[in-house]
Amino acid sequence: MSSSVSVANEGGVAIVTIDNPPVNALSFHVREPLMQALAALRDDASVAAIVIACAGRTFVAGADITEFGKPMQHPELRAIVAVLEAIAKPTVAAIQGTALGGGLELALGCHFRVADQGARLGLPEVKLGILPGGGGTVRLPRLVGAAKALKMIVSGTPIGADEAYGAGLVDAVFEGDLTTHVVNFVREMARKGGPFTPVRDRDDVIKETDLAAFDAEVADLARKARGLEAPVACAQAVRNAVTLPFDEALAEERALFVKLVASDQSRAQRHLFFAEREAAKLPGKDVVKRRIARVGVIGAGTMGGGIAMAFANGGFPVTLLETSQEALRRGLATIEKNYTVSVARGSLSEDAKRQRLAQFKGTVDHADLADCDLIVEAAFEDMAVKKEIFGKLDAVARPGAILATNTSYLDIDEIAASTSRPQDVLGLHFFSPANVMKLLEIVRAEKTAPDALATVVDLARRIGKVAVVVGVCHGFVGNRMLAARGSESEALLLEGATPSQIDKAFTDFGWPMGPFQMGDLAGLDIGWRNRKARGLTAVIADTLCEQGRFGQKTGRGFYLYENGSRMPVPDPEVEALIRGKAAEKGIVPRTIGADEIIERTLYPLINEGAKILEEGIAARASDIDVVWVNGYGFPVGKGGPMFWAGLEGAARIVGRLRYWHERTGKNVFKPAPLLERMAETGSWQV
Ligand code: 3H9
Repeated sequence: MSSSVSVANEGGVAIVTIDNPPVNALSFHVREPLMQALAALRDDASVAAIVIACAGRTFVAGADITEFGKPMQHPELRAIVAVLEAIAKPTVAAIQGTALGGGLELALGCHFRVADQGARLGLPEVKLGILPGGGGTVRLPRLVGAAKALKMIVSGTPIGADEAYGAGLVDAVFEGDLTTHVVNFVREMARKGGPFTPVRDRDDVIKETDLAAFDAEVADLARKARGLEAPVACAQAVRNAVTLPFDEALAEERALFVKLVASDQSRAQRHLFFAEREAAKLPGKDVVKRRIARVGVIGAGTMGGGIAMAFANGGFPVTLLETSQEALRRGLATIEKNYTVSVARGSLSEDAKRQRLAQFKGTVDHADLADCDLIVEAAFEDMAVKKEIFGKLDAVARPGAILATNTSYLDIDEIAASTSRPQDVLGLHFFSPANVMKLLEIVRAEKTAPDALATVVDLARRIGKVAVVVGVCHGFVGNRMLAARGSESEALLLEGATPSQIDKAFTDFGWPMGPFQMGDLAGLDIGWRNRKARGLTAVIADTLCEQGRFGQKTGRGFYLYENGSRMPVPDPEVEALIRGKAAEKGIVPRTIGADEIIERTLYPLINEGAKILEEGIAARASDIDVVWVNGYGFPVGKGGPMFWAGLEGAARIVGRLRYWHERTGKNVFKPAPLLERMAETGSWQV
């Protein structure tokens, strides 16, 4: 047997063990010996039952994603499942860790699935822009019903062992030594003597499907897919499982899989899968990390409260510091309210809420931060305020504690210089709401020590964040590029576009919302304050703010929000204001198309990304993609701005930037040298 697949015979029960670290993916070097092993065991009279198990921490986590886009090497998963499914003796999958994608599909080829209590099972292919291509869409509905299968396959979210048991996906759940339990289980099944019905022949559950209700659900999903093809294909495949004979539905699934796997959307999503994992890698891997047991957070406002919740949710006790008892009380009350909302929504139990709240210790005394191993400052965005706080922290924090600022823009080297320990200072730029948003920009300052950096990268993962290490500059990666994107939005308004036209061009592109909806949501006053501090202006947005129109929170911004609704309604007053300002500047409005809107906003964004790479502020183009997809809603199906630049054609982007540069003379359009090189070489290599 190969080293990837081994077989042991335990008194007539064959245990087939897949051993392909780190996640037992079904690579070619697993599939080939697995197929041979199954065919041999099928015909081996000394074997009464077969267990499929995995070495290491997890069951098979899916097909080997690195093989996608390359010529398929046989045997493919479907053929293996077909052989497995045709075996007459009882077969069982022993699931620990995660059974995902092709891993679950392999398990669905068995008569039985037995899971460890902590196991998770799912078909996450949709997140890679594909659908389960090993029979998952036709077999899963036969066990859990079409509605549940639809939900699992379209969301891609795995379920726990108990839920899987309740749904009929697994036949038994055990705690303790899984192999012993599984062997006993399958022996018992063999003793009973069957009949052992393959999943493909179990259609009682899908016969019950209410197709009208199913189709209503699918229509809703298609609307929410925002141009992504995979969720729609997933839904179609599950429907086929209900309406077509098994083999026809299987063939349709294959056809959809082949189409999707070759699509740009899937390439983009696979790029993001690896990009997120790459972003968490630092040079000098073996650095010893610092111990983090307690976290301090300074500021209990929206940002500080969210950050504190993010750590508490990750299991860390948090000391929350405010300037007054009143502010502290308000902050803690908001945190409690947020958890109460989660309980009401069913995403948190009362018990978990109590445990999380018990993690918080409030204080107004800096000295109480002395036992914290990491202190995150989330105070007002003002250099003088930050320096004063870091001076105080320097006095009270224990030696070796990591001191982090949540600044979105300010110079962290300058903040670090206000302490006697710049090696312990770095930036942790959370995105609001910090307990929800996945992105964390970790800002490495000039003197940040490698072990401090490695510690927070690891910590970010432990609290469920996607971390990207960036360098110091105004706005770091995300906000700096956002400024480049935003610089033309106002010009487009003055030249004749309306806020809703621009926002629509964005949502048609796949963004969840456009720049004006986003500004209204975040609060226009934030950008206004920031501009004022830097001596900058934006005539339309500034005027709106002067009129007290700060966006959703005041019921009026670029749009109207009537009676507390979050639905933006175009406001003729704003359109009149824009036309008035344009007239003052002597601009004659013209019709502006969606292509121009995208070119003038997204090409400068990419251009800025190229400058960021060239300056070493981001280490990899893919890091920038991770920032934009996880922090700003760049459409996943386009893979992030730098990946999309490759799809769009860097040469085209350079050409159009030159065109706009010649017409307007604006610096944002001047192609960055790295972008020009990318147009020639096809690589973002600096
Ligand atoms: C599929 O199955 C299609 C079928 O329907 C049809 C076939 C015909 N392949 O995430 P981690 C690597 S599609 C190759 O940091 P964790 C990963 O890149 C697949 N490599 O660990 C990383 O490498 P490195 C459906 C993979 O403990 C290392 O393993 N399945 C694969 O945080 C560790 O990964 C999925 O989409 C793979 N399938 O999380 C599941 N998976 O160390 C994808 C991982 O060099 N995987 N790697 O950076 C996951 O969700 C997580 O990896 C998992 C473990 C939860 C399993």
